[in-house]
Amino acid sequence: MRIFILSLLLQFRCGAELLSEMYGSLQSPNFPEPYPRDTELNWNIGVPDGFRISLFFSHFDLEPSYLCEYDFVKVKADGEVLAVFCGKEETDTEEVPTQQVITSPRNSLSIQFVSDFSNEERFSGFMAHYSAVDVDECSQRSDEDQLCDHFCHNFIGGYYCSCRYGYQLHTDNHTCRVECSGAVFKERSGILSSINFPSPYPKSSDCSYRIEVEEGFRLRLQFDPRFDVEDHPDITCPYDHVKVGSSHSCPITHTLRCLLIGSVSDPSRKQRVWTVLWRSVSRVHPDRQQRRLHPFPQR
Ligand SMILES: *[C@@H]1O[C@H](CO)[C@@H](O)[C@H](O)[C@H]1NC(C)=O
Ligand SMILES: [Ca+2]
Ligand SMILES: [Ca+2]
Repeated sequence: MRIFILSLLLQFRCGAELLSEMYGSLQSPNFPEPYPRDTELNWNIGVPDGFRISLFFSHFDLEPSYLCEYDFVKVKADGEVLAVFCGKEETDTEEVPTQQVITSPRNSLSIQFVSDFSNEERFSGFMAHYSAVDVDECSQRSDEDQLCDHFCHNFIGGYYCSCRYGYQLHTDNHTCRVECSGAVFKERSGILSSINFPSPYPKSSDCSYRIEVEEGFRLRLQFDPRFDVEDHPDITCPYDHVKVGSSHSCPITHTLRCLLIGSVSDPSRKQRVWTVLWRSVSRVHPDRQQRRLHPFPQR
């Protein structure tokens, strides 16, 4: 008998049982017969990423003790104790699982069963069931902390993001980007605004537009005074900016009649708007034409 108990003891003290199915059950040794004394059993439940584990005790009857110091079941996840149970009925100092469902914060959960050196009576132990439940990644998030730029779609075991019409999903699978480069404007005059104007321009965009007017003219740009692009009190344009200049895409001989407008926004959500008007101005009478150039309402 002694040897039997010793071997039982060794067996029970040795490591933890791994449970990696999507559902399963665990029980105290000899269940539904009384569990042996001096026993420790451990189970580690692991399910795939994108799932949590929900655990339910369908039967629970352990030796009661103050603060569960004799026999107990301890439920842990990520190194934190989620619950300690003992006895058969709830008291001021001891908990029993009764009808509550324990849900793991992530995709693993460990359960420890310990019985001490004696059992005052016969206690039938416990029976527990677990199942993997999907994490709804799309809910439970504030607007500031969105997982997906535009739309989030939950599915069992994961989620994916998609974008509004006209946008493409970035290779990071979460950000939505607009295709906004390569446009060339050759009209004598026109208005160019930030994307989505008058709504704020999208984050993480990098646009470039080329404006080129006829020979004998030069380009004149005028930004709407309501120009509003994320700035910084000390540093010049560290985040978003609009840049005007000539570039290699403008032929070198066209410096005055070809300009490149680049607009860059960073990944933060502080987008605003800008608008620019361009005119082709005769090189012969530039001043006369400039006086007519008051297209925007003054502040
Ligand atoms: C984006 O999703 C594709 C297909 O769903 C996947 O192959 C790729 O690894 C993902 N990229 C990132 C950065 O997660
Ligand atoms: Ca005991
Ligand atoms: Ca999911």
